Amino acid sequence: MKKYSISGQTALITGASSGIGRACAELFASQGVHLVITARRIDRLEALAEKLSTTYKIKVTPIQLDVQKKEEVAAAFEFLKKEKIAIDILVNNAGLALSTDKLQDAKLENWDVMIDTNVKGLLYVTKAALDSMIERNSGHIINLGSIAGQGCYAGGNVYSMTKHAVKALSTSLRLDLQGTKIRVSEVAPGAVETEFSEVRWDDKEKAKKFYQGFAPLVAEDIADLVLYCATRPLHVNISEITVYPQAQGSLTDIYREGQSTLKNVHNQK
Ligand code: NDP
Ligand code: 8X3
Repeated sequence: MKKYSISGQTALITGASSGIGRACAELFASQGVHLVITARRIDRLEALAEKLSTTYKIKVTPIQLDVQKKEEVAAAFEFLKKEKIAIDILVNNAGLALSTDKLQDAKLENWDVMIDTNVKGLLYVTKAALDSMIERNSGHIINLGSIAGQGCYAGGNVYSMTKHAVKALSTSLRLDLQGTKIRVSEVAPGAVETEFSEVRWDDKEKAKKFYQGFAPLVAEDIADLVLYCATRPLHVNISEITVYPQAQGSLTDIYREGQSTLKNVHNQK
């Protein structure tokens, strides 16, 4: 099968200041794709933009953007319109989990942040990007889901709920866009070693321990799959890819060397 070249296209990647988003930016840049990279930590984005534009001779536009804030999303897309930058590929990657507290013990503000970022933020950015995609009748939206969107574990509650929502939204959007040429894909990873667990637990040691005793996925593994989705011929739509580390048998079972029990992998208190 002949691959579809995305060289010369423009991809907007949310949450490009770290982990999977950053790896997607690096890989897409290496393929000659112009970038709009967004996140809250603008210093990181500016350093990345400098590096990628110099290395790959592509245009990289860094934008400070908190996806929770619909006014910021609207302003970012106004700016892009003014600059005549049209988005061909949107990678909805920005997201986070906060804690593995059981629902009955949880902090309400953590729920707000997860729902506002992982669900509402994704919706705001998607709707804004769709305007010009629909006008041009082309484009590709690639959402970062999770295996936590396919099952549940104790303490996963609201994070898991948001990723179930990403799965439902990806499917719904594919249906809503029938009759257009726009593609919608979801990439759903298992355990990937990024800053994700550090953010989740606000505890570097605990985060480090979570990835010990097995080979977790790395951000580049996921970027590779995002690129795979984007480079299929236009009549092919990868609806969903689920990927686990080889040592992870299910959402709740990671085989760690020397560990007697495999269960409750998220609650290593
Ligand atoms: P990281 O913590 O390394 O990266 C998360 C990114 O999201 C950062 O760039 C962060 O940027 C950005 N982000 C968080 N909140 C916001 C916000 N309000 N507005 C804009 N950007 C935001 O984690 P990962 O790379 O692992 O996570 C990326 C995606 O992959 C997430 O959606 C996550 O749920 C998903 N995922 C991760 C897995 C894993 O095991 N790591 C497994 C399955 C899915 P900044 O803080 O600068 O705003
Ligand atoms: C992250 C994967 O299993 O830690 O989405 O929730 S998990």
